[in-house]
Amino acid sequence: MPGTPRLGRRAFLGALGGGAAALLAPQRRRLESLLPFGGETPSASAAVPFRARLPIPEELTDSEIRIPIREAEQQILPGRKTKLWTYGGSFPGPTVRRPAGERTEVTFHHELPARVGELSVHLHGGHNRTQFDGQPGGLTKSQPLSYYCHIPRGLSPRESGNDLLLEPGARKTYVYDLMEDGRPERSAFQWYHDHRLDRTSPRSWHGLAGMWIVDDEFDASLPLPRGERDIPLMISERSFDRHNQLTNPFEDHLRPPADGIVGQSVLVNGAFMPHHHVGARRYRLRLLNVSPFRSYNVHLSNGAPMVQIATDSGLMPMPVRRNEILLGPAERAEVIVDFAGARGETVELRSSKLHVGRNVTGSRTYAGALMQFRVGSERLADRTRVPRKLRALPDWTRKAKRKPDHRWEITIGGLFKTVWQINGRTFNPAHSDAFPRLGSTVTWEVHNRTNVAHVMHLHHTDWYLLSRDGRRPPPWEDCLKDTFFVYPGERILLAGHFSDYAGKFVIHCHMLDHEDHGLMSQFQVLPAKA
Ligand SMILES: [Cu+2]
Repeated sequence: MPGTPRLGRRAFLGALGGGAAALLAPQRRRLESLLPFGGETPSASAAVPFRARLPIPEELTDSEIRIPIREAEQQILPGRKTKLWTYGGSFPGPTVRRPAGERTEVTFHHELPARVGELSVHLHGGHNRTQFDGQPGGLTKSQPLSYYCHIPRGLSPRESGNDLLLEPGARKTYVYDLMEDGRPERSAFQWYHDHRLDRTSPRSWHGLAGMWIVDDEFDASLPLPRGERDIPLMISERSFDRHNQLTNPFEDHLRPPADGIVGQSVLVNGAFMPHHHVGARRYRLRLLNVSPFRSYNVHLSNGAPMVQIATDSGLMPMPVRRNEILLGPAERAEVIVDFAGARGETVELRSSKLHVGRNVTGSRTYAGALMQFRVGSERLADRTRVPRKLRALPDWTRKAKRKPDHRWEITIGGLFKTVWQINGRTFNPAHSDAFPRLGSTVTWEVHNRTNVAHVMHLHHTDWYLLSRDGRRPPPWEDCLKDTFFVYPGERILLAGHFSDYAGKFVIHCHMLDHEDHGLMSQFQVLPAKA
């Protein structure tokens, strides 16, 4: 293996953010206090930004896939390895990459210690049967009570969804058709993670996340960068103790509305602030925020634009040039970045504090570097380009009504302890709040009546944002998505089209502490009218 390149002084100062200019003759203590992980333990502070190479997770491309869910140790910081819960032995887990329309069976084997309890795997962004959608489930022997959710006793395994959970030691095969409404699904950048009642946030924190890419012929026909120039980037952050182990912030029982857990050290594809060598030409970067709570406002340090071509739900109708991109938990953005203007230089992917004229509490963004690209000095030919038109919206988006069929109202409630609620209640697996029919296109309103932002995710299908507080969304939101910021006091209107699968599906906040503390409800898709 080639030796790790020495970090240039310029790159190092770049990692420090705004205060770098004042640090030309830095004192050690002052320097450390300005590092992005200033509150960290000695071992985490010893980690040098941009030293690690960016790991690219292994791609699994077969129609039948086995993924053991097990403990593993991974070198994240210098010194001791970090113990994680993983899909397939690494964080991120393997990237599943499959052609749209081709059935894919993934057998997950629960090999974590029994004390972890039941698991439930959700393919985020997928269009799947209720039994393979990662239902949260209800109370079990290993989880006999829920601190935040009011769950009736004595529910049958079917009513609670417990019959769909993955028990310790057991295997479950999830079947993904990668079809929607009689056609292959649209190409998209998705991910899989655990979705168990009350425990989604700690499981994410411990490392249960992997990426999933659906390819299709239309996407492949476009003159976009591919192969090693198509890079998935899973962004998150964690905190470590002095032995390089993950801290356990969940013991503090932070209650709504102060229940957002953030880490101090940024990880990209599971590596601490890594670097990646690129040629001086165009790349497709697939950005995904898997932080349990934190948002990122992503930009490039050299001020170069990012041309966004895709959202959570795949290609947009047309590309949108962007200087910064806000990514809430679970949101994705695919961008084309041209490194030709930065030959022989380094370019950082950074996140900045967001300056918007409204209360974004709950979505406070990370400020600092995420990773570094080291651009080769050679001039390179580049036959790729970004077409003016990408993928048109489906017809149902044009037919959607502007008057909501159903309202989802987010509030804070609870008598003796505060909880998040939707339509006046916390999550109850036996309760559904809306009953759309197969074949119908619905318009739903989500109204945030709290004073913090939420990031709402709806399962089953892709959604089209009609308006924010009555106003047309910006071009990067005027497309299909599955996860949406809803700011304090705001009402958003969403349209969705239900095909293929009847049954129960969840709607919830993807700030995972909020989800675990009640902010989740269900809709039940009914068969089409005879
Ligand atoms: Cu929330």
